[in-house]
Amino acid sequence: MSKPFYLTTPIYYVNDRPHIGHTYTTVLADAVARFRRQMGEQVRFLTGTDEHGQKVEKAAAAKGIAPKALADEVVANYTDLFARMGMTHDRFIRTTDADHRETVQARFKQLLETGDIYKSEYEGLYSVSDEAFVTETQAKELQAQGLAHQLVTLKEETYFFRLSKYEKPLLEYYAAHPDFVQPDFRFNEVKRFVEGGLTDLSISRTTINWGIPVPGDEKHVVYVWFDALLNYLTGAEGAWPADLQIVGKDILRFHTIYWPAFLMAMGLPLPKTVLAHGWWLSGNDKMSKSKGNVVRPDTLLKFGNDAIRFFFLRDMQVGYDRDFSFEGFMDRLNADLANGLGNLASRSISMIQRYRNGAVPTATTLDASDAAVDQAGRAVVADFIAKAQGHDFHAALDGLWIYLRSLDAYIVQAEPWKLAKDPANDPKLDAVLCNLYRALRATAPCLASVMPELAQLLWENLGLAGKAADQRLGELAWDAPAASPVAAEPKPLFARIDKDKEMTELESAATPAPEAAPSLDVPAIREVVDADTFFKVDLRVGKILEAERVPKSDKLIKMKVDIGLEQRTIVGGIGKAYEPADLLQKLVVVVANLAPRKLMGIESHGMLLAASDNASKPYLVAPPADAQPGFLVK
Ligand code: ME8
Repeated sequence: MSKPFYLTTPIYYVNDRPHIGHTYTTVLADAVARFRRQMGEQVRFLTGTDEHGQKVEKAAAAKGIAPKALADEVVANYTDLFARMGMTHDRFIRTTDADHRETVQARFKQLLETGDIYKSEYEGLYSVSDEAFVTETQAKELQAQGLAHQLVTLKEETYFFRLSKYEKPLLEYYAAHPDFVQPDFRFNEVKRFVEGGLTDLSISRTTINWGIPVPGDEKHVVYVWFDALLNYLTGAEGAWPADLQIVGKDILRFHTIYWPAFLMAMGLPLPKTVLAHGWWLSGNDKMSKSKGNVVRPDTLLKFGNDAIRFFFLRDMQVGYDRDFSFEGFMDRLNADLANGLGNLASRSISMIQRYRNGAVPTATTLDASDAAVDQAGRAVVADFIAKAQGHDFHAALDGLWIYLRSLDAYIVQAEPWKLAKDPANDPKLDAVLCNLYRALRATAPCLASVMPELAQLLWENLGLAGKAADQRLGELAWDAPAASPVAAEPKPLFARIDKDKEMTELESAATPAPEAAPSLDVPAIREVVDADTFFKVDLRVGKILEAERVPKSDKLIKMKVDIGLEQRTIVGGIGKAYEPADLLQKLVVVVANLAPRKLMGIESHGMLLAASDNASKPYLVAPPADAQPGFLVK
């Protein structure tokens, strides 16, 4: 049996929840996987998570848990999402999986033996956030972006991979394999970079614990990229070399320089194609938590998996960046799915119902406009297949939708409702209805890799049995007679989104909820005073030496308080909250320069600070135990 078509996504870091960017890559890969299966190919599809490294180690330490425990927690964000979205990967690999550890250690050993890995010392600037040593130019860039705090100087014993040795072999390989990196302009970037010269690559760390230990030298762990890239071998399970590795442009170099060099050193074949897509931007900017512009798939899921998949694949031209907006998202779905295809399908099916009682007629004669639709339909399927084979769903869908829109025009021009009035027009009406049916019947299987649920619904609305996804794309019989009548009660394909309503909801969700009203019954903040006024108040640490209740008062307690410089008599209204005995030796804060005041005949020389709301008891403010009477509080 021939090797399956093997495709991979990057493995995602577990330091964050997935955003639409991560979701996009896996959706694209999933569409390719489904498409290939539909073409009759065996497919192996791998996705997963990258779990080692300093960031995870630090985040776990901050939470006071083990790194693996953190990874286990966060990985669910990915596995749950992908399950909810019905992704069809064959394995979800985690770099903490036991078989992966074995792969990494075995390959490390192999290259140590061949001399492609050697031990030496490295000193340089290291970016903590990128988990990589950086060049001076990169360091300057980070500094210019105000990210200098992410740079540290590291000097450590390290294992190097002899990357410099592969400079020439890589360039030769690139020259001989024009499809190795797509799109072309990205390939050029890679070539230019390698032509600029390659230096050996540090691939181990002694400063990190959370990683796969270097076999035989366990104070080192394997640096994340050597670890991470090898996941594609671990997960191949007989399917190596990969046919398609999909990555974002951010990690292009790792996949087109380091990775092929590692593979050459290991004596393994290189992936056929590395496809680098651009970024989803938000507000025309890179998504980042600190900018608060991250779009999560959860926000879009209520519109359905198919909606997200369609939007991603239709709107993003692979290779380029694209700005995400909710408005654009909803406009696209309304225009193409609710109006475009949805409307076309429901109109066509209901006309077949109305004029032919559900039985699909076969065209007997085609006039020029019918023949044009017929020919374009046959061509559009072939075109869709060719473009999807080149992973260009954007273009494939574009072509299909141009065709679908032309069918609207065809209906308007043919006016079937007029044709139906006179039996003399039957051949023309048959041709129109037949053409519409065939076009939709070919559309459903084309869409099965993009919108599996919607495609199936369309298939069933056409009265067809089985699965749209099981129809071999290359073997669709355009003019096969309809096996059965169209569905008597077709289901709507896509419900129109009420954009205004959604935008209002979204805006109110985006506006932070008003602060929960304080449950405390406390007065509002008092009027502003300047610092000078505040500093006029003399606050001192005091210690209560004596305390007794004031006769005939359940509230007042008379105390003798040591304030360092002198002892004071102070009367406080704290008798409901404290027993005099409990106050002895307590440290308190005294307002020491308050004008004396008589309470129940006793002169009070100061006041104790207490916290309270309007309803409950006062809580005496207590300085720490090692503060001394007389300390000024300021
Ligand atoms: O880089 N638009 O993991 P990661 C589109 N663990 N795609 C985006 C995107 C955006 N705005 N942001 C991220 C890593 N992506 C490494 C990879 S592979 C051996 C190791 C996608 O969690 C895109 O595919 O940062 C990018 O390459 C990937 O997420 C990076 O995910």
